[in-house]
Amino acid sequence: MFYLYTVNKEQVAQVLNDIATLLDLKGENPFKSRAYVNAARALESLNESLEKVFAPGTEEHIKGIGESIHQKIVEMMATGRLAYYDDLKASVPEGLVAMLAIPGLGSKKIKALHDALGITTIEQLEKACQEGKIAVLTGFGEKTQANILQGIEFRRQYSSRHLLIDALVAAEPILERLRVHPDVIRCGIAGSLRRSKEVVGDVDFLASSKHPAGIIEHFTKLPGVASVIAKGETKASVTLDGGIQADLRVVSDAEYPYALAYFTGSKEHNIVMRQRAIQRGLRLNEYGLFRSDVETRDPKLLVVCRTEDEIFQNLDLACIPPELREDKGEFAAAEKNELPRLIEWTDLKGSLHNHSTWSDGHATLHEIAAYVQGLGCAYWGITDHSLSQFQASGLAPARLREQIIEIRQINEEFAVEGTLFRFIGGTEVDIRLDGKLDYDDDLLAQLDIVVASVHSGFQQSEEEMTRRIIRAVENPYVHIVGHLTGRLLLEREPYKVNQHAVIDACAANGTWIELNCNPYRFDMDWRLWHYAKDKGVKCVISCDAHRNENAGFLRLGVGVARKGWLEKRDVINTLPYDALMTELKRKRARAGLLLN
Ligand code: DGT
Ligand code: CA
Ligand code: CA
Ligand code: ZN
Repeated sequence: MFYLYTVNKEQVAQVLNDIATLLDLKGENPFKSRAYVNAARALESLNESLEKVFAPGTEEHIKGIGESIHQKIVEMMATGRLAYYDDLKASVPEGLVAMLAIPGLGSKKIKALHDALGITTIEQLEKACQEGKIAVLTGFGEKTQANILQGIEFRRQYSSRHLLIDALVAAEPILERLRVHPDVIRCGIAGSLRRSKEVVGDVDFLASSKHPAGIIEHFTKLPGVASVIAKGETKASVTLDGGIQADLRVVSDAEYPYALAYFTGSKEHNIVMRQRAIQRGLRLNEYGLFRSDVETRDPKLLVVCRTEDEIFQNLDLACIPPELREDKGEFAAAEKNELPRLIEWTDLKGSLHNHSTWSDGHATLHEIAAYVQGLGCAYWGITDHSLSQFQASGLAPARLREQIIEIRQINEEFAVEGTLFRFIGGTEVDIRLDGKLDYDDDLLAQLDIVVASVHSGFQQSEEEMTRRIIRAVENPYVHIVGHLTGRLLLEREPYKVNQHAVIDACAANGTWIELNCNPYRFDMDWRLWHYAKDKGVKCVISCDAHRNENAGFLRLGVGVARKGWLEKRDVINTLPYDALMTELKRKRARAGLLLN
């Protein structure tokens, strides 16, 4: 799940791919599942809109999608559901589908385990591994058995944590449905999701109403709610589609601001808030702020606050934005009224690190230009992969030169038409094992923007990796260090690198650091931005787009940037085009090189 928009190509393609997987799990004819995989692929390269091609009653079919699958897509477009898919899902034990999440287990292996040992749950699978029953099966062996066990452990660690984007995609439609309920006075999302944590445990909804029971009833029956874990008069816990757990609390409207502050957390932040109340002869809890020196919820003692702001005021604090509520310096700043004026996502003028069909992106330059102009962007960096990234169709020098020419031509067309939008042509150049870059300096000198990233040799020691990256940081042609640690949240640990040392080197060389807002990355981590900012290192918030829809990641990235205390002036791609180009050239001038 990666997209912030309603029924789109990727979602339909996902369903088709899921159907193929389910058919494989059932051991159906492989040609049948192949047809769904091919159809999904055909969809992904479709240029026309889905609405047009799959309108009810359409006669003309696209290549690679036969009659039966065509009709299924028509049904999905018309109803948002597919009966065939729902039935198929119901006919396969849930445990078998869950096993797909274990690294190294595909549908064929799962079916084999099911057939040989009757395994239908992950628990049974784990037990069978421990008893050595998997290793003796043909096609498995000791190594596979050990890998499966490790995969189960891995999955267990991560299954209760979710990416910010997945939580948001699950939560937003539910919040909208709560908002329009006639008995809901105020409602919102609290918890780590409101604080814009890159990974969250569960979703916390809060609502105020005079009729809580009705709201709870409504909530537990909403589409998107898969099962109800617990249900009371004023609270409920459910599991949403996709497996994320969600809590709802319903309070009176008078209690709402206190409950919102409490359930937004973090726990660490709340503890300091409570201590501040006590120091002032008050008590703060989820029900209110009370004039009392013992725990109470007596309304006669209430210090009336209609909003969270008023709670902060009563504790002699400026209003602390939710993203900063981590007890990481926000109290000292709020006391002195020195909280940062955090960046807003509308401050961004474009993303500087993105891919096109020239390497592994899915959109052509013209498609990108049309799309991001529609979003109101002033510019968009095109930084396709370099040579070493052959699996991502990295560009050989000659191809890069061709691309530079094409980008210049497109920009000239824009100028002639009077269009203000511009591409900023460049590269995401690989930092090789020794810190050398994938292109020569004279080729890099022809580019307007250079992002340098590590994509290989993740096992290097911290010392080697740090030296390697700093060597790139010191290259006068490099503007930006891309995704500093290479982490993939909930999937791959960061490689070892001394981030403080890299930040110091960036400060010394005027090199900027990326906040990559691919939801799996959010790299560099928000916890380090305060340090970088104090050193005067600028941030670039880029979405590393491989598809047009990925532009939506910028919004999430700004949430994470806010967590890192970043202001508009700390972020380079809030600058208008001319000022940005001046900065890009200044980097090179600084190193005593000629302006081009
Ligand atoms: P998560 O769900 O693990 O990503 O993190 P949160 O922060 O959303 O935590 P969660 O869902 O357990 O609780 C939501 C908020 O409720 C939490 O941020 C602070 C508040 N809260 C929950 N339990 C406690 C507690 O025992 N003490 C305090 N002070 N606050 C709590
Ligand atoms: Ca939570
Ligand atoms: Ca919770
Ligand atoms: Zn990239």
